[in-house]
Amino acid sequence: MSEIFKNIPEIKYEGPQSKNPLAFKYYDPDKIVLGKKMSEHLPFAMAWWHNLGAAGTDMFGRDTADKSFGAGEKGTMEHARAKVDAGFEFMKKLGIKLFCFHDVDLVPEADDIKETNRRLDEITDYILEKMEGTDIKCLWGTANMFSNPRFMNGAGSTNSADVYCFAAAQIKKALELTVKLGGRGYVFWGGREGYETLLNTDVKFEQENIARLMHMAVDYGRKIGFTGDFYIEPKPKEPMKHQYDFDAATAIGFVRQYGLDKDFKMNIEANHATLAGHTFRHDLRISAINGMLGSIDANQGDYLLGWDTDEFPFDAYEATWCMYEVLKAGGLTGGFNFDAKSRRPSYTMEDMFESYILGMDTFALGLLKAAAIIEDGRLDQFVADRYASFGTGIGKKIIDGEADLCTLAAYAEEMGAPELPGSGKQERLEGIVNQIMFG
Ligand code: XLS
Ligand code: NI
Ligand code: NI
Repeated sequence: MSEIFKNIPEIKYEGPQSKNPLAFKYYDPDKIVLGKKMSEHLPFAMAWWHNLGAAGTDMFGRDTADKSFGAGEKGTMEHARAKVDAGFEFMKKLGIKLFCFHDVDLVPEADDIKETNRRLDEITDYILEKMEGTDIKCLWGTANMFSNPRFMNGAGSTNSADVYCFAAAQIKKALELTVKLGGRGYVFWGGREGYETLLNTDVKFEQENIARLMHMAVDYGRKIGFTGDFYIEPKPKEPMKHQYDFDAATAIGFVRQYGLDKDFKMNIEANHATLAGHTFRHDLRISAINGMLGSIDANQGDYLLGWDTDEFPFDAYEATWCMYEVLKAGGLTGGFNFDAKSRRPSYTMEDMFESYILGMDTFALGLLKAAAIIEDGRLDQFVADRYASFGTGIGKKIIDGEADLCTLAAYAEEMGAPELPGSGKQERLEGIVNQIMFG
């Protein structure tokens, strides 16, 4: 196999002063941060679909990038193999150790699922071959149950029992492939699990059916030796008007209601959180406090646009808050998957690398700054002090469960009017953050 990215060297760390576009400025894999290597804090993953598949087509125009990788015609098994070659060369040159895939990212889908599955067996044999002797592994796998027209009304939430069975067949195969490739996780992104109008939709029935399918997936996965986490990737809308996995809080409620919470965690995508009207940090925190922060789809959206623009992470503040939440949660069991694509006019092979360099550097910077905020301690101390009234006296009694409404009411009558609860000091805290970011 010949080199595909001929003009691209191995990407090395050169430090913040470097002006070399093909070098890391902040991502220094062996650097120790809070007692752990940067590369251990940041298990980065390549998204097969964007990096090796998406070539710039949008609603108004066709591909701008050539992602045939020397295979001539796209949509052939030869092209599928060329994508594997390109993907491994790409990961090696960047020092990325993980990848994520949908079934149909790997091979062209045939009309007959038996033929698609045969192609999947063939390509995953080839991927396994390429993995041998490297430390590249699979982060997670998933089944694409949203692109094919048969899934227009959803997969688990479809009104058609036959389509539901087809979805089951795809999940079964995708789970087998995930196990074969040693994947850490299996993702459900419910792209079309939702509705366009309530006029034709039985929401309760659809949600119960999704849960049934997830239970079947868990049962089968455990039977074939899948020991990793199942993930729900919340997203409020797009392509559907309303999607059931609206945000982390909703998805956590769902897995608890249907008894799936022992097997499921969240895969939080930055751009999905913002589409739900939250910050990225909010959905990370909600997942973490519920013990369900599993993995991250690292990208960013555009506040002026109302859809999932899947941009490479550039916003150092956002990355800092993400890493702050991850550090506080004790790290991820999953990883940081760049569910992101270069902008349509960034169509060269060099751009593919520069996009990943940007994303990796942004998160490395975020890690450094989050660690500095934690080491500085002023923010954490402020928060701890803010709730100090629950550490003694009547406050402690409340926490210890030694008070009831009558005790509290009697205390309040005795006390008269309480003092104001104390300044939130938001501006002081923001100043501290800026001082750490730029000081
Ligand atoms: C789409 C999702 C998708 C999932 C995997 O918005 O982010 O790419 O990550 O199906
Ligand atoms: Ni995603
Ligand atoms: Ni997305």
